[in-house]
Amino acid sequence: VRLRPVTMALHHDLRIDADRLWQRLEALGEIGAVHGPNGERGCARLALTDADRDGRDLVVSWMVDLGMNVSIDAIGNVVATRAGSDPTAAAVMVGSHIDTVRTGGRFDGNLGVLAGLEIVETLAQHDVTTRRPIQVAFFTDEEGARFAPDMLGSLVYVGGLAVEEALDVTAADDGARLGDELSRIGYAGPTPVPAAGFPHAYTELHIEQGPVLEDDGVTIGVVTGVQGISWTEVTITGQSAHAGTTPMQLRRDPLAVAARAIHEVRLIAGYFGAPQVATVGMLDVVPNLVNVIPSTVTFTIDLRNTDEARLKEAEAEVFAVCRAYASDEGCEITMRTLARFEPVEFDDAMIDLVEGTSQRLGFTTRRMPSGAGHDAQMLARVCPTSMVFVPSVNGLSHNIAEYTTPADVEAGANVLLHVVLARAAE
Ligand code: HGY
Ligand code: MN
Ligand code: MN
Repeated sequence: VRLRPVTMALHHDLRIDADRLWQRLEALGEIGAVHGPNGERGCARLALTDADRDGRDLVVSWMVDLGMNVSIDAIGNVVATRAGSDPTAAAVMVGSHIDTVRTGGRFDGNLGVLAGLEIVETLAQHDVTTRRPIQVAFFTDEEGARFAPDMLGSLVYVGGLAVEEALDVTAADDGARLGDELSRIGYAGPTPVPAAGFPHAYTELHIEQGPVLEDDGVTIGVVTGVQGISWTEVTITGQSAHAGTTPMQLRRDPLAVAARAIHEVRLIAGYFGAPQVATVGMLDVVPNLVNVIPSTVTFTIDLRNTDEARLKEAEAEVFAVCRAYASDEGCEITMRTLARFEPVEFDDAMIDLVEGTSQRLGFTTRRMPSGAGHDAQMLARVCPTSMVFVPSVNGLSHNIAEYTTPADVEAGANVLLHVVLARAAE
């Protein structure tokens, strides 16, 4: 039975099919699935691995099944287009990413992409044709966990990083070259980057990945922007020697330097106070043996703040401490910037639209910045952009226990639907 065409006036009653969206989240979540001891079901689909390829293939097959025109660009971004009644009009885009960290969840990124497909299927099911085309995108390597920086694909898409430079990035885990991995998984696409034309508007549905919405008992986060991000790789080189024969005063121990510095990083974040955060997530010790004073230690420092000036101050203090401790110990130190993005403010009209749409649909809302980086912060460089957050249970993400309830998934996807309908009609 084909449902009668829905006139413009009735669009407000349109709702997504929550079960169909949940089924797609489950199906995509099975690719690279990681099962925890307490029933947690996470995902490991690091960028450009075989698991990422398999996830991409599944989502592209859904895009094709929905009759969308699928384009793959030179950095592997995938953009699927549903035609509008005016083919000359710039599209309204929704998107996110489907790569994950190694201990990722089934919602981070995936929700925004699959909610986009659900919107397209809902419109098709109800015979709704929008004036503007609608695009659903997933961007390459949003996580940056294997190939830094994060949001790499969307950064190239908007012209913030030359594709040649991006293709030469090497992987933190196995040293593989990004361009070689992209070709290996079959996603070195023909569409040029930066994109020839940019969207009329972009909105991203994403889990909050923190505790704010849950603590406030609020359903929809109206995201006002994204905090600044600073990733640095620190390498300290000392003198490897015998653990038993080398007197303490003769040592040049890089791990002793790293330990002092890492402790100080946390103290600095503490006295800067919220919203300053600091994380040392990666630590590599060579040769990492019980009876050998290490020769080299490498670790990463992730600093974030909504205020650029304070972020710069935090960087200056942290880097000065690292250098001072290395000098005290007679060790060499090098620092390499892996990612550096200033805070981003989203478009006021788009923020208002997300807030008004959410409230019209009967959801509680609060405005908030994003603690995590997102592709939206790159699209904000080229078109009016906003984000819709839904709560993360226990504030957990980048953890296989990541979870968002079906009701909140449905709420977020319906807000996204009506934000898209509003922009696609103008
Ligand atoms: O690091 C981030 O904030 C994002 O998950 N890439
Ligand atoms: Mn994400
Ligand atoms: Mn993430």
